[in-house]
Amino acid sequence: MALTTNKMVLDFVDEMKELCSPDNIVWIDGSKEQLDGLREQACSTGELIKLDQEKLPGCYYHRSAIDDVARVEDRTFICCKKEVDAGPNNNWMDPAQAYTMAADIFRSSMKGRTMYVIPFSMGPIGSPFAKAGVEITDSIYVVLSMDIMTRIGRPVFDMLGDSNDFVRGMHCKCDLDAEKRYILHFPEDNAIWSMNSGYGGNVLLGKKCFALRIASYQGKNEGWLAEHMLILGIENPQGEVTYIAGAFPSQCGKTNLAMLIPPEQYTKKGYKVWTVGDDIAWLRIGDDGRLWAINPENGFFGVAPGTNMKSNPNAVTATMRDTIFTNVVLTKENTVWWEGLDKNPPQGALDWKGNPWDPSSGEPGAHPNSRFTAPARNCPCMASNWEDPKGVPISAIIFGGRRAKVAPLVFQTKDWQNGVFIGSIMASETTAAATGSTGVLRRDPFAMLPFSGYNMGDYWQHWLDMGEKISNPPKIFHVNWFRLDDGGNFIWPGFGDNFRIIDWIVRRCNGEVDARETAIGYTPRTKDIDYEDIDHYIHAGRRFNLDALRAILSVESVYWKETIPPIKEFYAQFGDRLPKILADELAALESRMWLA
Ligand code: GTP
Ligand code: SPV
Ligand code: MN
Repeated sequence: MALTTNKMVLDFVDEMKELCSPDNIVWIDGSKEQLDGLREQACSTGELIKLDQEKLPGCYYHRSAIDDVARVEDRTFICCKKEVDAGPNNNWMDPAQAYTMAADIFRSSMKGRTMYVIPFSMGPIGSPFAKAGVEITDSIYVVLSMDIMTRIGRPVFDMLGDSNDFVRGMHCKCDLDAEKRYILHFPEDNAIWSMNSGYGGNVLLGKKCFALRIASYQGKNEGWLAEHMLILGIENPQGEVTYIAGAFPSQCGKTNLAMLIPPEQYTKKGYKVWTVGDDIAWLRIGDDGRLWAINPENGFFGVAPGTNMKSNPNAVTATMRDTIFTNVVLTKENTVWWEGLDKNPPQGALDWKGNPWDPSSGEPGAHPNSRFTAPARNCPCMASNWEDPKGVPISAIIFGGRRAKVAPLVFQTKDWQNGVFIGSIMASETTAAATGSTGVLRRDPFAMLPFSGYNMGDYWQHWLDMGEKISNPPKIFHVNWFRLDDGGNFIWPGFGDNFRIIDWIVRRCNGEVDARETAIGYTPRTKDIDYEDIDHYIHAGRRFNLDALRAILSVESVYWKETIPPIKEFYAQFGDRLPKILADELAALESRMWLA
């Protein structure tokens, strides 16, 4: 039975039914009975494996196909009328050609299968930020994951009423044929078509496809921002909370920063950190002239490897119930393990491919992009107001990436315009979150290179325009937790110790601390960073000390000068879509470098 009388939704479902020829259609109402039934069915076919329900109540295990374990950026397309509107940052396909090609792949693809229709909301239902979507899929894994990652079911159709303002998401696993794998976005039609994949970021269409690629395009037209950002709140001993949003590329530390636990000297004084979101932020200008943010998601699709009770206890706790684990190690006790969980890899376990795994083989047991899908409500440090329909006011924006060299631990940009410039020249070493080689430095402006649904030049202009309209803008910072010493070790301890830098950022926002002016912006004076109690992080035989702090705060103009020509080349790709202001900012940076 259809769950709605919305004619546009019914037409969409009919059209897809005609195309894919499923045996039957199931509308997802979001009820526990319905979802329990689907869990049972998925276990009977092996799509899910039920984990030890005493140790991990409500938890399930899933494996994706071995060649289908990450986002496929080279097969992801923006299909808008004019190629230039997709920009050099996107693959482009003509919409008519894309629909025709995809329809051929979708045709009869659901024969013998069930078509699930999932109404979902990005953002708390009833929030002025919230937007509806309908995802059609043939995958129970997708239905159950969407239940964790978004708000699904009947209330979404109540919110939508008879409006046409919803994203039409169409997904089919088809044959999981990597040669016919396409993630197609039609921003001008509010539509996403995804085929031949079963991996999270390619198929949970609310996440990167809608909440970033489609929403960034909507935000440009409607005057708001959809960003690849975590949101966290820092509570001081007086109980005042400052909110920060942070854009880091995939696998560069958003989830960890969003859930961090401050070092003991701060918690003793009464500092606390609260999570609002760990991956995506939608930001709008409030009546008070500040920028307000919501987390449009309802759960975490987090990186498993490296997550442990020391690095991120809040994430570990969040995964203890009602979680789906994908591509991790399955132990013979029906629990899960991954590299970095603890120092005791299980014997007699199965690796992420389902083969018997010998921990001494040198092969990792979990895929480097293995993930947990956990409900946000499970996370002990969720902010009490994380679902506030009006969002939270943002005092600072942080950009960051994985940079072995060049980028210092932290610096503050001069103002919004200079901050947009710094966001536009961000670079980071690639990770396992997307297929392709890892560890290669690439430009990833605003951590949005794979996620902006339109020309990045226009995106930068949109940020500059937003700056004109925000009377009380957040201050903009850049951080780098990943600087290496000559031996290839991280110099900075990272994780909870990042709070020492967050604290400096908050004090800068409140005008409580001075800074050193450099050619790239303001950096901390070493006396303003508390590092002396860092006693747990020993590398190269030494405790973290003043020399190490000086080294990672340094702005080495030799290296910075070398970065200018590649930035010019990068900018040149955008032709006349590059805002002139950014070219001027680059020229100004270059001349400051030569003076430095
Ligand atoms: P996506 O979900 O792909 O967007 O990733 P993310 O940005 O949320 O990154 P996440 O927090 O999951 O961290 C990715 C990897 O970086 C994990 O293996 C972490 O253990 C590691 N990591 C996170 N923060 C730090 C840090 O401060 N220092 C170091 N050295 N590693 C970190
Ligand atoms: C990322 O790659 O940035 C993720 C995971 O958060 S995915 O949903 O696959 O995009
Ligand atoms: Mn992400």
